[in-house]
Amino acid sequence: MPLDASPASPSARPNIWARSTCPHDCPSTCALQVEVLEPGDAHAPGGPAPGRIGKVRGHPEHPYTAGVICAKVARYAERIHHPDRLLNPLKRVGAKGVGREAFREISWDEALDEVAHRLAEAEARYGSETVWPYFYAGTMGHVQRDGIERLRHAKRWSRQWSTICTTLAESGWLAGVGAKSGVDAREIEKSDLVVVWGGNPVSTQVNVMTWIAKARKARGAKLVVVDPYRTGTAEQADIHLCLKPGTDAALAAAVIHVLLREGLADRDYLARMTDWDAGAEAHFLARPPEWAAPITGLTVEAIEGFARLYGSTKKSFIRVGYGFSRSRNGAASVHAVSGLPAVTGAWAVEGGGALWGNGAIYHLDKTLIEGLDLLDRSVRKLDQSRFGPVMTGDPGDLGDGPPVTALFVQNTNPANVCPETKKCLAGLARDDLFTCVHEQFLTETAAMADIVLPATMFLEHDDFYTASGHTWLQVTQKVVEAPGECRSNHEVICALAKRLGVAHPGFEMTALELIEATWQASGHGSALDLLEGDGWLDCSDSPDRQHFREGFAHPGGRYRFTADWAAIGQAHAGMPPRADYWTAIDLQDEKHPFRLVAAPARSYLNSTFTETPGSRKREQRPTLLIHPGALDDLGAADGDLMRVGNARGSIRLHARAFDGVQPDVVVIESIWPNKAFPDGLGVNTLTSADAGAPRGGAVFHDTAVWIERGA
Ligand SMILES: Nc1nc2c(c(=O)[nH]1)N[C@H]1C(S)=C(S)[C@@H](COP(=O)(O)OP(=O)(O)OC[C@H]3O[C@@H](n4cnc5c(=O)[nH]c(N)nc54)[C@H](O)[C@@H]3O)O[C@H]1N2
Ligand SMILES: Nc1nc2c(c(=O)[nH]1)N[C@H]1C(S)=C(S)[C@@H](COP(=O)(O)OP(=O)(O)OC[C@H]3O[C@@H](n4cnc5c(=O)[nH]c(N)nc54)[C@H](O)[C@@H]3O)O[C@H]1N2
Ligand code: SF4
Ligand SMILES: [Mo]
Repeated sequence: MPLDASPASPSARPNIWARSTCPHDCPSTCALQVEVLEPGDAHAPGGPAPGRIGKVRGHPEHPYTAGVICAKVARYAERIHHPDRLLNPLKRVGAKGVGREAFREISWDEALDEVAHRLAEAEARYGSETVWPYFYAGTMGHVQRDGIERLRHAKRWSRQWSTICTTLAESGWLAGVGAKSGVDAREIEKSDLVVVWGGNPVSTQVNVMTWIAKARKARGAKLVVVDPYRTGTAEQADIHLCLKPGTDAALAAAVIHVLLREGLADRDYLARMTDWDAGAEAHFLARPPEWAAPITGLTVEAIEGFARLYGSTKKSFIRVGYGFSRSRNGAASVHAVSGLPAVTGAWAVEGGGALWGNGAIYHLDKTLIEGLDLLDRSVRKLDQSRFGPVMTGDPGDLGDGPPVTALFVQNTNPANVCPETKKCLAGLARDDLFTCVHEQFLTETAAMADIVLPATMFLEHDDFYTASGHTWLQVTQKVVEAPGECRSNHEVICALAKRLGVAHPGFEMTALELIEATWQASGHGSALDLLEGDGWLDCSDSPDRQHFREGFAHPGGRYRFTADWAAIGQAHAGMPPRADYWTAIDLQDEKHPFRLVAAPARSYLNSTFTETPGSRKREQRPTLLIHPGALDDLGAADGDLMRVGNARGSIRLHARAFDGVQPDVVVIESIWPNKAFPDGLGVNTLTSADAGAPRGGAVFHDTAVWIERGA
C-alpha cells in the first residue's frame, strides 16, 4: 500500500495519508486520501485489532477529482466506525423486521453452512431458478460487486436484469449516439455554455461543479439547469428551466424548432454527420415553443431565450443527468436531448457536445470475475426494479418458472430503494422465503433476513473501479483492518461456492489476483505495478472519438434523429421515433392532481448514509417540498403533516413551503428509511414498478399523487 507521509502540523504526530477510491454509486468515483490513525492488526496477540481512520479528502493530484469530494464521504469516519456496524454473523430467532433484538450471534461456519443448506434445499424443491442472487451498487468495485454473478452462473440461479439505474438513460443515449461514451467532462472548462439537464451535481456528483466553476471564472461561461425544482445546482444557474417532469422531449423539440427557424442550425453538420431528412425537418417545424409551453409549463419566451443562447454558442456542453430518464418516456427524452448538439454542430468543437456516461471506454473483460464462461442464457432473467412484483409472485414476472423462495442479497437495500415498497415488504415477509443479506448495517432489508452476514467496507478490502463521470481506472488496496468478523463480498462468495461444490478459477483467487488477471485480460497492463505508483490509469478515447468527429457509433456513422427503438428493446410500441411529447407517463388526473419527483437527498447516497449522524442532522426529517400556493389551497401550512397517496398506497410526512417548483409538482428528497416516516412507509410506496420503454428501467420520478392534510 503506497502511504504518502505528509508533513503534519508541528504539534501533531505525522499523518499518514493512504490512497483510495470512493466506492459509492456516484459518477464522480473520487480519488481519495484517507488519514490512517491506526492501521490495525489482524494478528494482534490479544485478538484482531481494527484500524482507525481520521479525515478523508479528495486526492489533490487526481486530474478529475482535483482535491474535491462531497461532505458525506469527507465524514466517512462516522460510517466506518459507526456503533451500529454489523460485526458478526446473525441468525434471526424473532420476528422479521423487528431489529437487532430479533437476532442472535452465530459463527461464520454455522452461518455459511445454514445458507448453503437452505439454498440447496430450495433448489431441490423448485429447481435452480428459485434462488435469486440480488445485488446492486453498494460498492462499485468490480470484484466485490460483480463476483456474485460468478456464483449465480455456476449454479444456474435466476439472473438479474439490472434496470434500477442506468437502463433508461442508456436506451435513449444509444438510440441517437450509438455508444456509451461522450466528451471528457474536463472539457467543460473550455465551454462557453454548460447545460445541466436533469441532473443535480451539487448533490449527486459534486466534481462537475468544479469544472463548471473553472469555465465560469476563466471564460464567463453561462450555466443553464433543466430541472423540475430549484435544486442546489439550479440555485447557481444563470437560467433555470423549471419544467414539469416528463416533458423534456417537448422542450428539446421546441428548441430544435427555434434553431431551425432562426438559422441557428448547422446545416452542413446535419447533412454530413446525421440522418437529418425531410421528415425530420417537417417534424420539428411542427413543434414550436407555443406547442411546448403548455406541456412543459415554461413560457414561450423562456424556451426561445434558451434556444437562442444555445444556438448562438458553439462551445456548449450538455451534462446529461439521470433524473429525466427515470420516467416511462425517459429513454425518448434522453434521445431528444442528445440531438441538440447535433443540430448546432457543437459535437464537433472543443468544449462542445455532451456527456451522459463513460461506460464504454474501459473495455473490461469480466469473464473471470463474473464467470461469463458459465453463463447459460436460457436461465430466466428477473427484473431488479420489479423486486416487489417478483417477490409477491406476479405471474407476468415469474412466467412459467418457480417462485423465488431463496434470496441472497449483497450491496443493496430493496426494502427502501425499489418501487412499490408495500409489495417489497410483503415479499420479504413471506414465510416460505429464505433470505440471506450480506451487509454493513442492519438495513430494513437485513432486518427481514434469516441470516445476516457482516461485510467489510471499501477501506478494508481490495478492488478496482471504473467511473462514468470521468475516464480513469483506479485500483485500491485495503487501508485498515476490518472490525469484528466482517468479511468481504469476494470472501463470502468463494466460501459459499466451496460449500455448494461449484468450481471456477475465480473462486480460487484472491481479490488482488482477480484484479490483476482482469486488467491483463483487458489490455490495461499490470494493476499491481500501478499500485506502486498513483493507482490510476486514464482510459480516455482520443478527442476525435470523444467528439464523434469520425462518426457516431452506428453503421454509417450518423447521429440518429430518427430512433430505431425496435433495435433497442421489445417494448417499443408507441415510442416516438423523433423527439416529441410522449404521454405514456403517469399523467395527472382529477384524483391525482400532483406530479411527484423523488430526487436524491444531498447527504444520503440512495439509502446509504441514512445511518450517519452528520447526514441525518443535515437532512432533518422526510419532507414534502410543495409550492406555497398549493399548500394554501389544501388548507395547510408550512410544517404541517401531510398525506400523499395514489393507488399503490399513501405516506405521511411534513410539508415545507417551497416556491422553486411549479404549483402542481412536489418533491420528496430520498431515500429515507421507511421507519423515518410517521407511518413506517417511505417514498417508494408511491413509485411504480412499471418498466420504462423500450427495455425496462425504473420510473422513480414519474408518479401522479393526491395530497391532503395528514394530521
Ligand atoms: N447525494 C447523493 N448523490 C448521489 C445519489 C444520491 O442518492 N444522493 N445517488 C447516486 C446515484 S445511484 C445516481 S444514479 C446518481 C444520479 O444523479 P442524477 O443524474 O443527478 O439523477 P437523479 O438523481 O435521478 O435526479 C437528478 C435531478 O433530476 C431531476 N428530475 C427528475 N425528473 C425530471 C424530469 O422529468 N426532467 C428533468 N429535466 N429533470 C428531472 C430531479 O429533480 C433531480 O434534481 O447520483 C448519485 N449520487
Ligand atoms: N425514491 C427513489 N428511489 C431510488 C432512487 C431515487 O432517485 N429515488 N434512485 C435509484 C437508483 S439510481 C439506484 S442506483 C438505487 C440504488 O440502490 P442501492 O444499490 O440499494 O443503494 P443503497 O441504498 O446505497 O444500498 C447499498 C447497500 O449496500 C451496502 N454495501 C455497501 N458496500 C457493501 C459491500 O462492500 N458489501 C456488502 N455486502 N454491502 C455493501 C450498503 O450498506 C447499503 O445498504 O436506488 C434507486 N431508488
Ligand atoms: S462525490 Fe461521489 S464519488 Fe466523490 S466522494 Fe462523494 S459520493 Fe464518493
Ligand atoms: Mo443509480
